[in-house]
Amino acid sequence: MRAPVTAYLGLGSNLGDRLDHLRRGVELLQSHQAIRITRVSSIYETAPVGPVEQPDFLNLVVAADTTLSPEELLSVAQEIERRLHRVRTIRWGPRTLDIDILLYGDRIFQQEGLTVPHPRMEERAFVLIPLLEVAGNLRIPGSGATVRERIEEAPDRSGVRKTPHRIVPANPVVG
Ligand code: GSY
Repeated sequence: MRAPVTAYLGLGSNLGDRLDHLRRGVELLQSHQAIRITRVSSIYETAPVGPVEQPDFLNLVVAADTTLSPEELLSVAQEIERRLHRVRTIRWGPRTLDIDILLYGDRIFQQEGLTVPHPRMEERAFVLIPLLEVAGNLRIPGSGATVRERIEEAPDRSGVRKTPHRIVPANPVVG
């Protein structure tokens, strides 16, 4: 069996019961036998970034130890999106649940349908701010910058507001 790798996943919802979609997404990820969620960030309410006018999102980031390959992890994430009734109507448009693979250990790769590190994560405060909570101030593979340095430059910083909601993982790392 493959040695576990720590991956970071970004979850977002801006349709329907957003908090419940995030809860179900985290639950379904952690119910997979090859995924152990070790940390879940606070939940942030975030102004939409991108070309489509749409409602505010709730976003969070999880740290997950996994023995799945990146492709297998992507396929699990997409299956969970489908179970949460995600329908891809407009590109960049509203969605019940979006799960992005942000980082997969320190790996850097690009293939059909999957680029890691996530190609837009470095300019998105709605990803970087929750990532800082669960990953600390790590250096983003291939970038030369730390998460904190990128947050300082992110244009959407002022649109990211911490909410009082939390999702507690089943097997948290203490400390
Ligand atoms: O890339 C994820 C989907 N997405 C989001 C998001 O999750 N949060 C915010 N604030 N804006 C977004 N624009 C897109 S597309």
